[in-house]
Order: sequence, then structure tokens, then C-alpha cells
Amino acid sequence: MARTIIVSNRLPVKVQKDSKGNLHYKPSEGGLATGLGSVYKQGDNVWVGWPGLYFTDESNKNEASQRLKEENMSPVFLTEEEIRLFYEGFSNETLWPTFHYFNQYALYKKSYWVEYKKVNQKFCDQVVAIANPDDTIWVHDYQLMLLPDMIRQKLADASIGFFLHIPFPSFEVFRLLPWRKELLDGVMGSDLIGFHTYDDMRHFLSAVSRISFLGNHHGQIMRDRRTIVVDSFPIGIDYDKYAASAASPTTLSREVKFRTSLGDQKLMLSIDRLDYSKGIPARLQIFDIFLSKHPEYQGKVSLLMVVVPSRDNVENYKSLKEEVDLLVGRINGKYGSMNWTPIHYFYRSFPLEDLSAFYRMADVALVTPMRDGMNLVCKEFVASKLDKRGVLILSEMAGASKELSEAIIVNPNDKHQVVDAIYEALTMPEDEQEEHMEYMQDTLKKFNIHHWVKLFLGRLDQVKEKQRKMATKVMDIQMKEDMIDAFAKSRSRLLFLDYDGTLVPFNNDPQQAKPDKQLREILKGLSELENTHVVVISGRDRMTLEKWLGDLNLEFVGEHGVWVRMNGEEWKTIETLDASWKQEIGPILEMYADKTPRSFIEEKDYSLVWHYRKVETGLGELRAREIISHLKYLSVNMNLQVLEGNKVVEIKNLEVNKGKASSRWVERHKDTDFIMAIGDDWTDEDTFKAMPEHAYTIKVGDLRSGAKYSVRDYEAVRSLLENMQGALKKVGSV
Ligand code: GDG
Repeated sequence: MARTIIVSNRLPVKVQKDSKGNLHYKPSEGGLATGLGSVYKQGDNVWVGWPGLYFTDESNKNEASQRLKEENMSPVFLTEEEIRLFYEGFSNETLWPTFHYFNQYALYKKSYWVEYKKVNQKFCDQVVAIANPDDTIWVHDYQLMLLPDMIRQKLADASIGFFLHIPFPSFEVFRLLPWRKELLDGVMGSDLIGFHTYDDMRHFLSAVSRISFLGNHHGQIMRDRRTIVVDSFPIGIDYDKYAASAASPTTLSREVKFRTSLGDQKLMLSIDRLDYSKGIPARLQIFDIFLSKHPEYQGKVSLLMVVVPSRDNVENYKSLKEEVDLLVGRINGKYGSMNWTPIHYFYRSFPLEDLSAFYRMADVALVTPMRDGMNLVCKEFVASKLDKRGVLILSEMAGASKELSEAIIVNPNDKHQVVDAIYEALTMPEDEQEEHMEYMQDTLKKFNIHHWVKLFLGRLDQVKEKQRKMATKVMDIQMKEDMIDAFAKSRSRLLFLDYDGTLVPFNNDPQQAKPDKQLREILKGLSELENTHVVVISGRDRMTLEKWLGDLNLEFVGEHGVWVRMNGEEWKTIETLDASWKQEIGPILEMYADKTPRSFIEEKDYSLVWHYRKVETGLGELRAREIISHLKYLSVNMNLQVLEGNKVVEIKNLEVNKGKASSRWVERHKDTDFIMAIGDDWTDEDTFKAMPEHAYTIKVGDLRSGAKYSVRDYEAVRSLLENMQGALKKVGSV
């Protein structure tokens, strides 16, 4: 049975060794461990990760492996050196600052990168050793960005999901990384890639487009003929756990104890790990400004600030700690009195019941990171407010701000705005507090951690299922032989062949895509077969088709169906078409061409095409979007269609399409017992749709199509056509 394998840098348990050398196993209380607990503890599922301890002797390793295995965990043992270079180094000193927009702190060290690759490979080996080909593998976070593709190389069909817990920065910041392309390639080994917010997802897609030159269609990237889905899945908390903890007798007794020592002034709360991304010094400065701007609050409000120790052997963090210590001392010295301490500062962690008591007591939670993937503290604060009293001030730079819009949302760099927000929070009427709190609680209850896990894994299943359905379309040897056999045995034949991308490779300069010798021979051979009609069905203008292929015994559809040339007849337009709209639409396209270097307009009899094959990646796509939205509205009234193709936007009469044109041949050759249509882009979908049930429809390249089969590229098409011809000749000569 298919299993689910969770992979993260850390296991949801920390192994510790006491002074006597005995091992202890301390489960993690983190949200992810709780949420995924329902997954990895089931059946044969397993969680792969580092157990948090350096093991030097083998017997300890075996003991830990055995014990962890019983609890569905599989440890990856890392050495001190590996942790130093892969985790503290590349993960925390290269990726972390870059992804949080602190690129001035980022170190680009080759030794870090080499170790990062090595450790990702170590994780891969471990996963591959325990995984079956049809397992679902869910990789977590920035420490393991290379892992999805490494696994894909070994287990081509596995379902692989990746979730990034920190922000994904804008392309302009991401591009600074010397290993940007490798990181994107690594992540793109996944089938589903998840982020907290739509903005993270957008930034990722833009990086993929500009660095890996892969576009996307509504968040779907096509890579190696596999569709990768990119989407946002904002993580939730274990709501019930926090609500229950807030109601527990231990929490209540802690609250009474803290309240007695604090006195009855108002309380603002902040809880973070020590990190420059959290904006702790700025928050202290804001509190300073608040106290001087509103002296009436001196002695009336205190800030309870919990900073959880982290990475304090790293230079940046060490100086951050010193800065925070200094600011706290200065503010307490400036405003404090015998019976009032402005800031209660703790550089340590607390048990959950203490945190719950803090959440309960706080009138205001001040969550003002400079950048945060999501931020769970603000969600836990809301879940702990059983009486619905209290106000959340939340930085717009935290992913959570996209969901908790009833909070007072602030820009942490705008200190005076935050000062005003504090005042607003402290003076907010209770009914208003309750109203906002209730909204936020309803959201968080529903979108809790269990919902998140279900949503992600459910989506991954769907993506895989869709891929599997599509995968059946790839034309394998047997299908190819069957088709060739049917062709050879048929009495009469009708073939529709698209030109660009189908018979010739896609060329940046359309005029360079002339038929070469091999192609001309193939087409000549086919068209000379008895009872065989070969129709070249293209978006190209009729002059070009005539010039390049007019001497062969072929039939044509030009301009997607505006023009047809049937069996030895003259070119005809199939409809009485109006082209006066070109005078209105032409200048609009010219305006876009003028402001988009290297784009150009092609004018056909009944259509206009804006080409952007040579335009800087990203800019072309952007302009295409602009043109489409500009013209969509105009086109409705003018009986036009605006179509997006391979680096082109084409505007043409609504009545024209390849499907209508090809139907003419199908009608005329009703008794034909072999019909085939091959094409590579969206305009060919109309042809596929117009074909009778028994026709062979073949898509080139992409797997997403209404065609029955797909082949890799124009070379596969040529080889197929050659084989068909060869088979018929053989039958004929027998
Ligand atoms: C990443 C992303 C994203 C804090 N102090 C104590 C304590 N905590 C707990 C909180 C909360 C957690 O630590 C911190 O929440 P974060 O949201 O910062 O989560 P991280 O895992 O650090 O960070 C972040 C998250 O992943 C999830 O995707 O939200 O943006 O950086 O749960 O309660 N817990 C205890 N004592 C403390 O003193 N027991």
C-alpha cells in the first residue's frame, strides 16, 4: 500500500544524552509536529529527519534508530561539521537572510553550498532506501530545496510535495544567490509546491520564468513533460489545543501568579525567537516613542517581551542580542519607577501553560516582524482569547496578515503608524474588540493545522491523478505500431498536419522556419500515395505556404482557416469576412510594440498577430497580459477573438478556426477510413475537436490536450510519418 513519507530537517522529537550517557526522547510541541502527527503515526508512514544530536558511537545510533523506528521515525545522522556548514551555514546564513530580504547579511560561501548539496543527497539516500515507487513524499522547508529533484531522479513516478515555511522573495532578491538556478531546479522535482501566501507563489513563478525560462498557466508549470502545480496553502494552528490550554487549571493559576507580581496595569505582549527578521529593536523604539507621545500611559501599560534564544553564537545574532539588551535597559531606565517596569524582558523559553497565561493576560499583542513567512504567535494569541477581549497589532510583512485582516495591520517601518495603532488598540471599545476577535477566531478554527495538512495532501493526490490520466496519452511503441498498421491497411487516408512546432522546430524568427530537405521529402512521399489527402493546416499566411510548399501535391489551410486550398483548386476564403477592424486594433498593437523592444506585429489578411518570441523573458509575458486585458473588452463588440499562443497574441475574426476549416475535408471525404491530425498548440485543439471519433489525434510536446496521444517533438512526428509511408509501401509491394 502506498505510504506517506514526511521529510524535514528536524524530526518531531529531540534525542538528548544525559551525563550518564543514557538517551532521552523529547517530543516537539511545534504545530507542524502536531498537524503531521495524524499522518506519520499511521500505518507504515514515516518521518525522516535529523534527531537533534550528534552521535559518535554506533551502539547509540542503533539504539536511537530502533527506538525511533518504533515510533515511525527514520533518523538522518548528521555530523557537527555537516550541521555547521549545511544548517548554520547555507540554510541560516545564506538562504534565511536572502529569503527574508536581509540579503546584506547573506554569505555566499562555496563550502556552505557544497555541504548543502551533500546533506540533501544524504537525505535523498535515506528516503530512497525506505520509499516505494508509488509513495507520497512531502518535503519541508528551505533546508531541503534540492531534495525533491534528487528523489525524482531515483523515483520517477513518486508523488512529491514541497512546502516552504518562510517567505519566497521577489525575483530581484532571489537572483542575487549564486546557486539560484540549482535551487529552483531542485524544488521543481516536486509535483506540488506550496507557499503560505499568494505573493510568495507569485515571486516563485516569476523566478522560474526569468531564471529557468519556464512560463506557467494559472500556476501550472510544464517541465520535462510533467505538470507541476504551484499554490498557496496558509498554515494554521492546532486551534483546539491552544483554546484548551487557555482554559486549563494550570494556566489559570499561572495567570493569577503573574498578575499578582505585575500589578493591574495594561499589558502588551510580544513573543519571538531572537532574529533580525522579527523587528525587535524597532518595536522597542516604537514603545519608547509611544511612552513619550502618550505620557498618560506611563505607569499604566507594560510590554511583556519574550525573546527565545536562538543562533546566539552567530555574530549578527550576538550583536542583535546586545542591541536589544541595551534598548530595554535604556527604556526601563528612562521611564521606570519603583512600582512600574515599562518592559518585562525574558531571554528564555517558557512552558506552554505560561505562554497561554501570557496570551490570556495580554490586552494587546504586538506582532511586528520585518518579514515572516506566516507567524503563528498571532494565531495562538487569537485562539487563546476565550473571552474575545484583546487586540492584535500585526505587521503587513507577516504572511498571517493576509488572513487576519480584522487585526490592526501596520507597516513596522512606519514607527508613528504603529504608535497610533497601539493607542487605538488600548482605547478600542470592548464590543469592537469582541467583534474583530470573533471573526478571526472563526477563520482560525476552520483553517486549522489539520485542515492545512488535508488540503495539501489532497491536492497532491489530485495533481498526481491528473498527471496519471494525462500520462496514458504518451504514444508508446505499441500504440505507434497499431496506428501505422491501421494506416497501411486503410483504403483511403486524410492527414492534417500543423506546420510550426509540429513539422519544424519552433524558430525565433518565423521566416527562418522554412521546410528543410528531409521534411520536403517526407511530405512529397506522403502526398504522392494513392487515395491520400495531406492537408497542411497552419496559422501562416497563404503566400508563405504557397512559396514553401505550393509545388507539392498538398492541400492547405492558411491563417487558421481564413484561407483554404483543396485538392488542386484555387485558394478560397471560407467566409465573407470583414477586416475593417484592423484599422482600429492595429494602432493599439503598434503602441505595445513601440514600448516592447524586439516585439513585432504580423499582419495577415484577416488577423493581426503580436509576436514576442525575442522579447526579454518576463516583459513579453507581462505585455501579453496587458494586451489581452486591453483587447478582451473591445473584441466582444467587434466579433473578434483574442488568442494566446506560443509567444504570440493573435486577434482574428470570431468565425475563423482550424476546426471549421478541417471539417470541410472531413465532410468531403466521409468514407475515409483513416484520419489523423497532429498539432502542437492551442489552435490545433479546434482541429482535434472537429475530428470524428475514430480519428487519431496527436499533440506534440505538451501533455495537456484534448488529443488522444502525445509525442515528444517534431522529430518524433517526422519519424512517425516516415514509418507510416514505409509501411504502406511495404503492403503495396507485397
Ligand atoms: C517558520 C516560519 C512560519 C515561541 N516561544 C515559545 C514557544 N514558541 C512557539 C510559538 C510558536 C512558535 O514557537 C513560533 O512560531 P513561528 O511562526 O515563528 O514558527 P517557526 O517554526 O519558528 O517558523 C514562520 C512557521 O515556520 C510555520 O510555517 O509561521 O513564519 O519562520 O508556535 O508558540 N513555545 C514554547 N515556549 C516558548 O517560550 N513552548
